[in-house]
Amino acid sequence: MKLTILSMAVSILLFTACNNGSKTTNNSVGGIDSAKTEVAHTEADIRTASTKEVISAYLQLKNALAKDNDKDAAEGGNNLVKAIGNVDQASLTVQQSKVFKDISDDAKEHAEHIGSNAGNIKHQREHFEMLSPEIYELVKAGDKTGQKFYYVNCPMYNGGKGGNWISETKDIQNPYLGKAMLNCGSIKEELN
Ligand SMILES: [Cu+2]
Repeated sequence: MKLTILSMAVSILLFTACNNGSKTTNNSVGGIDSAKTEVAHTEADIRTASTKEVISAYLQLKNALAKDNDKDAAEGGNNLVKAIGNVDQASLTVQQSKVFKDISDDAKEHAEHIGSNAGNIKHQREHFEMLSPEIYELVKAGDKTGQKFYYVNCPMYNGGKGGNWISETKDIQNPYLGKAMLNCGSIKEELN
């Protein structure tokens, strides 16, 4: 008799504990799930760009400089700032993500200076010269499009120090010298 009461008590206790436990678990799982979904949703809404958008803003800037157009270059710089800020890092490969973390702050700073220097194409080109190796690293990490790019060198820029840029065409359109010497430059490397 004593044993029966004891085992009843134990099973009631177990049942209660189990019941409570499962209730608690259900609640917290539900809570975590909905919180996770909310966060993921918000990020997806705000950050939708890939490195492809970053590269295309860079190319817009590069083509404007080749046309000696400081205003369009500034617009390209501003678009580049936006594209860098909008990159959805969760969509990047491990390699892209590593490179993006390395270059994004510097690249953004150069793009900001280019954006705020319409009227001073010389200064825009100085920042473009520092920006190009950063974007080069990003292109090297792969952009999933399979598009071919070219890394081009102009040996004459900046009193013979030279400068590099990334081009989407084999055709040389020099962003450092513009009209003055549009076709000066040679392809150093094919990318992707
Ligand atoms: Cu500056």
